[in-house]
Amino acid sequence: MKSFNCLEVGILISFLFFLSFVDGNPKFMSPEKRHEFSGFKLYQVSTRSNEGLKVLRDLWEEQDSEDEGFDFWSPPKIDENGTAEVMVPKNQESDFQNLLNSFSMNYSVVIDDIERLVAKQYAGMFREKSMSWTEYHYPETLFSFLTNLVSTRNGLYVNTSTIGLTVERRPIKLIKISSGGPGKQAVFIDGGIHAREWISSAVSTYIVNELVHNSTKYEDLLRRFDFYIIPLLNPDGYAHSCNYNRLWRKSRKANDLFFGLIGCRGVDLNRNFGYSWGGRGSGRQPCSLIYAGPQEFSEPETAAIRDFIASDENADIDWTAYFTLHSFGQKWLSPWGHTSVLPEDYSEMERVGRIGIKALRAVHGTRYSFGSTANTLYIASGSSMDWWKGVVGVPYSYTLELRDYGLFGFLLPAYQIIPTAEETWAGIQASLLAIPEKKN
Ligand code: 0X9
Ligand code: ZN
Repeated sequence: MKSFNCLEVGILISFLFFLSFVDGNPKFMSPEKRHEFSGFKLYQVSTRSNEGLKVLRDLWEEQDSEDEGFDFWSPPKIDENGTAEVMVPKNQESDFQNLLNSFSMNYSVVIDDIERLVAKQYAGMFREKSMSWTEYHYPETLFSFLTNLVSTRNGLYVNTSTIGLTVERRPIKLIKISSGGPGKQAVFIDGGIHAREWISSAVSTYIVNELVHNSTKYEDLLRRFDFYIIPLLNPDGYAHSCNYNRLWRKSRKANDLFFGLIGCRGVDLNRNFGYSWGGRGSGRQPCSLIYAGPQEFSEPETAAIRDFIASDENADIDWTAYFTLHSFGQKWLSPWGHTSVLPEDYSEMERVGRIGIKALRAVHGTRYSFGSTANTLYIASGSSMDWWKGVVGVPYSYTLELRDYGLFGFLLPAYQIIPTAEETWAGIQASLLAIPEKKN
């Protein structure tokens, strides 16, 4: 083997040092700084022309999770004239407007100062806080809330377990809530797959809290169903969103050389599941915002779920419904995501989903739309919803895109946590109760 002399080693180290600065972020030297969004705006764009739609789609596919380009908070949607919400940095605003004008697209500014909203959210958070639903919390607060859960009455079984560890060694916590006895149908709910969608974890912990601390209200539900809930599936990404970059989406795995000192971080966990993995609507490059990972279930977060479901101990669980909570857009979505062909039992999923939407709306008047993901939103392969339907075989598999409709987007103010949680939980309960009872 070739041995290196001092000069060569020196050159190599300098080269690595240089590379670490390439994206303007001196990763070797200083601790990471909080990402500021001064001058960033959120635009809502729509177009009626196919040409315009293609331009938006191309832009969406090109975006990079770590550069300062346009960030599609929500991609061009099929059923709404390609409506998309796009975050635009100040120095690219005039280029962006020129582009929209040259294709006669409609646009308006929805948030004119992203930094102000981000700063406001951070200002409402405190390190040593106990759990509440009037503000968002750091991951440590969610973990201690989940770890300290205890059953509040006889005949209610509450069990918190850690089903895996992330790359940064955070726990993936799963809570099982059951009123005991055999023959129950099982419901799985997760939140926080995408780091910046904080509301999804807040709603998940609200549901856990309701089932544990107000269980007498849910006797009918608990008589039929056991609940398995993971409120925070991507804690590394969430921690990064809390501490450094509020708008981070993916996990935090170092994809490239030298433990992530060079290259892009993170996998889109909602493209990493093993059903039609790597297909349309998922990225092959590590810098992509929708990077599917090097292979299916390559990530500890997704593998933990796969292994939990596949373990002998859980082989007899009768998985009946799966809800994955995301934001935003107020959509109740069903399979498939990877193809616009509808599953055979689509109409039954739609019936149950629409009952959920109606109950949800009855609480605070919030309107949701229903549809298969590929036909209403866009094609997305390797998602958890498709895997639960296609591999686990759960009859009712849904993605809920929670509030709002694009006014605050991911930066949904904390005062909306409780109303969002109340209505979502009402919708989920109603849909579960609309599922035909199992005949024993
Ligand atoms: O793109 C996604 O993963 C979801 N939208 S989000 O804005 N929350 O990122 C949509 C997922 C629904 N699609 C599938 N499950 N296939
Ligand atoms: Zn999401």
